[in-house]
Amino acid sequence: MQLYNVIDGERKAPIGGEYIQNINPANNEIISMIPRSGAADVEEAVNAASEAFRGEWSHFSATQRADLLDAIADRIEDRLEEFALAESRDNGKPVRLAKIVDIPRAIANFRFFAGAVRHDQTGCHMMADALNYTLRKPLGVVSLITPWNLPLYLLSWKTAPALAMGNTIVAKPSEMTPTTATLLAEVFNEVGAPKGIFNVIHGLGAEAGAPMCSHPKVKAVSFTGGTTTGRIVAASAAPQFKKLSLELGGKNSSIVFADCDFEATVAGVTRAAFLNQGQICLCGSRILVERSLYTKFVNALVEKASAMKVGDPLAEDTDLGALISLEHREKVEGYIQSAIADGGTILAGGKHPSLPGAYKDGAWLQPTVIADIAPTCKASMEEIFGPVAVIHPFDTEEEALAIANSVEYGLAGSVWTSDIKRGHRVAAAMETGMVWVNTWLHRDLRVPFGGVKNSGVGREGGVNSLAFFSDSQNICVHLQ
Ligand code: TXE
Repeated sequence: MQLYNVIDGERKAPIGGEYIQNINPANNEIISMIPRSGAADVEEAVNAASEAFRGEWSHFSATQRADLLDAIADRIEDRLEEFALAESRDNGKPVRLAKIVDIPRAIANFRFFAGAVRHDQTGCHMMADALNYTLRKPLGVVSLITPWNLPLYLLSWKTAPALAMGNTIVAKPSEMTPTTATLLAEVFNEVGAPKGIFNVIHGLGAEAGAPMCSHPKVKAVSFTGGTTTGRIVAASAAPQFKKLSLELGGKNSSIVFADCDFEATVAGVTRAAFLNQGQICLCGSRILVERSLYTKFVNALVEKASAMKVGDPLAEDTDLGALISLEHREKVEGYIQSAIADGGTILAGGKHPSLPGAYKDGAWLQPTVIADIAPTCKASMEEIFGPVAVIHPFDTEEEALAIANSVEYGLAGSVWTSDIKRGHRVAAAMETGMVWVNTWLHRDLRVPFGGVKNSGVGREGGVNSLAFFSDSQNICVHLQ
């Protein structure tokens, strides 16, 4: 199968004629060849988006845009199985997870922003002699660059508000998970969306992503991915004063106090560590446990992690699928090795499970729990982005916070306690954009989503996304 770019609603081969392999990390089979696009392809896509911005789309009312988002959501829902299977094959994740999380959430994103723009309000500020009112205007062409861990989920999180506010889009999915973005472009055609409002460019970051950030006609760049890439994206977009939203990595702590609801906390902390093979920027990969509970908690966590079923992404009872690639697994295993070198003990996992037949050489890794390293060690400080959690004991609330806040990231964290006052206090003292108390990844799409420190710039979600994808214009009318 050969994938294609989608420009102005049409399937387009890359101008340079080159393709790259898209590999299923569970069995190393080539799923498809994808365009290795470059600046010339981006130029075409940006021009198409620019034309579309001035065309019939500019006359769509907010209600019409909302109706279009709802139609897209309905059509993805009709094709849910197909989308979920494509996501699982590209990424290696269990198809069950794609069916209950990735694709339903993408559908919810479109529906949510349809509702948000239908009910959007702008400001009105009265003076004794004048009336101020604020318009929200679309920006124009926006570039959306997304990673491989939650491909459609994250692309839809940007696409829906960008369209809700009347912009047009050039999107680049990760070269490792290109399929669902292409299916989404098909859906746009199926529901009769105006041509050119959603263009998809495939290819490598440095070749296809970079010109999407530097192109002078692109007014905003919304990027989710690694912190190192985020720096490059910022350096390219900032001199042209483009609006920039960066959702980057995380190294998030789950802080467990001895008074927690034990069973619920073990379940919640395990889920936070290993969901999606630990490849979510919000994953709680650093587990801090009050010393009096430490041994009991470690034993329960190890038992739960060891019982997780790693394997066939198509089987309904699989807990963990393959990692995104063999190269990525090597990087993740490098962290396990560094922890061992730092005196760490592997309490669970650490090995490749042996799987039969076609899955023999997939990018599998057992859920891994590491203890006995200092919180300052590399494995505890850097984002691993795999099914590897480190666990540390602490004696006081202050010590737990000092450990949690010692990383360069500031995305998220969780606090587990029955003392609600402590829950509020510790949450507020965490240097992160988001904290969950006695829960994790409990999402309300209205709330601000994003991080501080090296986890990014800006907030997505609800009115934050609507504000990002628009420019406010205040109009002051003299009344006397
Ligand atoms: O991400 P990249 P990678 C973290 C995680 C992972 C590391 C690297 O730690 O190990 O980042 O992953 C595009 N200009 N996260 O290499 O490179 C690229 O093609 C413009 C955290 O996959 O950041 C892809 O579409 N675009 C994260 C997107 O950027 C460029 C999720 C993300 O790729 C580009 C994924 C460039 N110069 C990884 N270079 C999270 N926060 O959820 C690459 N890209």
